[in-house]
Amino acid sequence: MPGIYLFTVFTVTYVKNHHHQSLIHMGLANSTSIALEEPSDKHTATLYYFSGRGKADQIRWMLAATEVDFTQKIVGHRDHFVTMSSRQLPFGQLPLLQIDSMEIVQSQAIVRYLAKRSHLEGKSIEHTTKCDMIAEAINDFIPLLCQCPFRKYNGTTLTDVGQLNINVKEWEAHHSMLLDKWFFLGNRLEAILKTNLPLYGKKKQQGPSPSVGSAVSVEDYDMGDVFMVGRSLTYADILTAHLVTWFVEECGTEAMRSMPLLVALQHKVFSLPGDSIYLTCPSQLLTNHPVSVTNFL
Ligand SMILES: N[C@@H](CCC(=O)N[C@@H](CS)C(=O)NCC(=O)O)C(=O)O
Repeated sequence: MPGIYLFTVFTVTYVKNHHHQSLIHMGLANSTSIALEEPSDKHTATLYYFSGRGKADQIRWMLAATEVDFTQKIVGHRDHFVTMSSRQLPFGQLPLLQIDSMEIVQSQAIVRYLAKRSHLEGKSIEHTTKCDMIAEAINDFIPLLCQCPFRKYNGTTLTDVGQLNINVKEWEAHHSMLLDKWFFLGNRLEAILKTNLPLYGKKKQQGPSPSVGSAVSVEDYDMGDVFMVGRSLTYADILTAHLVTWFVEECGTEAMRSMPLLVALQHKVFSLPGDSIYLTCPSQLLTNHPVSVTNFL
């Protein structure tokens, strides 16, 4: 079990790389003696991952939304990964982010670091905890999305009807489970926004405040002020918008019809300056363009 071996030897090491730049590197004990993957000297951050969305996609969105200039290095071959793993991946896994003279692994540690770096972790300990709760709920769902490419019809020729049928059935089963789970999670996330609407949303027109328990009309409020946690943008908003986008790409927009507040939030995050640039740049995204679902508003 390589993970156990790595754990026994990992230590906090200060490594001088070839550019004589100090890297705070939580790596392997003997890593000072061998060449490591070095961060780009042209960009603030360098992200290493396989060619795909997977565990790196939230990080890409966090980098973009917080306007960090970053580049990506794709680990495309097993040999490359194995070499990296033995040299500078403390737990033998990607993603790895090099930023601020640090090497950070574990996707959620990276996401939270980027949140803190841009003061998006919540304005109080209570808000930070709420953000973390939402992030964890989202992360329970992400593996289902990660599995989609492997569950889909994967290029089997049409003459291979038996295999095609297996693939179609497998995808249909996965898709149906995904929808079920989405209706649960999506509705819970929508409910959080709905709760925040009368608390933080500015009323567009003067009128009597809704009494407790009465139905809230989305059209009466300015969604510009409504967020998942508190009354300003947090990383919970970015992860939620990312989740909605990825879900819609896999399953279509139909399931979003009953979740207008989530759609509005996705649009809001989509429009952040960093995201606007990132999301229109295919070489950054490495996957299809995300779909905006704002036309359902
Ligand atoms: N808890 C880790 C999990 C990372 C992970 O599972 N990485 C996979 C790719 S998605 C990996 O590097 N697998 C290679 C291997 O384990 O050999 C995180 O969130 O970063």
